[in-house]
Amino acid sequence: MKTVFSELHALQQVDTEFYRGKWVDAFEIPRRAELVLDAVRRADLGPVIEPEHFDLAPVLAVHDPAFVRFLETIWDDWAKEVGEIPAYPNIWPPRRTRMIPTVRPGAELGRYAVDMSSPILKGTWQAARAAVDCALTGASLIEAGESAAFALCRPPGHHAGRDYFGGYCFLNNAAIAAQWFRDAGADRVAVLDVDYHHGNGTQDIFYDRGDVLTVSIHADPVQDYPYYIGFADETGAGEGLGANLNLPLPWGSDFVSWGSAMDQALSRIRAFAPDRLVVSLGVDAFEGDPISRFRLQGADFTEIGRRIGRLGLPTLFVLEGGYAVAAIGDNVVNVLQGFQA
Ligand code: Q9C
Ligand code: ZN
Repeated sequence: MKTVFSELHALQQVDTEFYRGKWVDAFEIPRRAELVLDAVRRADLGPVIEPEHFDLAPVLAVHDPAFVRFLETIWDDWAKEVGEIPAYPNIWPPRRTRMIPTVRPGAELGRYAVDMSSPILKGTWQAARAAVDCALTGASLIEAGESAAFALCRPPGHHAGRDYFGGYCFLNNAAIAAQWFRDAGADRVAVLDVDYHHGNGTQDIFYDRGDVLTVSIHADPVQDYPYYIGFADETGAGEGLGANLNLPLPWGSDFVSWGSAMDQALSRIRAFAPDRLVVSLGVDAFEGDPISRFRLQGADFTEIGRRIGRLGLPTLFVLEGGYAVAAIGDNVVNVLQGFQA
């Protein structure tokens, strides 16, 4: 299968991240994408291609226009007022406040950011747009008849909601691709999120829709990020009732429990009978991941790919998390090779 990759990902780059009251070495680093690319090349998975550039219409099909405008302009506003340093919020609107625009970039940052893990930099917008281009180019390969494609996206996307960003994510690459499939004529699209963290942004975007099934296997939100959301009783709303499936698992889960959650996920996807599948491919469920607490082994990722392959669906893989840099390449390639086996 083809891999779609853009060097522009490296524009999103910070040295440190605020974690447990301290500035520590950043986890979401450009080296992640470089190591995945190296592993794809070493494994001879197929050609690596540059993305085509897409206009904003597919982004605006899932994200709020004021939020998109904010992402596009916030760096310049911040740099003018504060200087060319990473833009972090230090204030957030409480519940029951209104959406009244301010003239201060710091206040606008807090309006749209859900945490401090995703600073806005000079190149954030460009990097996030390039990641979307990778996802959409992968989707268009499938539309042109390929059975699968790998969008090597960075920054990741599944924590970005209709009008918020966080968790290292700015634009929801997987959701934008899923909507693009719908607009290209697919009647039903499923998104399977295997990242350790709940795909809260993707759930948020499609929660009241019956045409896009969202399924996520993740750490119990009482124990881990994104907290507050991702519980099993969130099953969708309105027309989307029954089209969201959350499978939270406790810290320490290994492939015995993860694999049986996956079987539930797969039978729901089969029953939905989608025309296209988008996989939010995070590999942070790996035992060695520095910010996660599941215990999947390298070979388990091959089995994940195999089971996804048995669905027999045109499948777009979109890279999400995974922070054990020494193993990220092998873990991702294992999924893709398992899929092809
Ligand atoms: N620094 C993804 O995997 N911070 N995002 C957790 C450790 C947020 C993870 C604390 C984790 C977000 C795409
Ligand atoms: Zn994650």
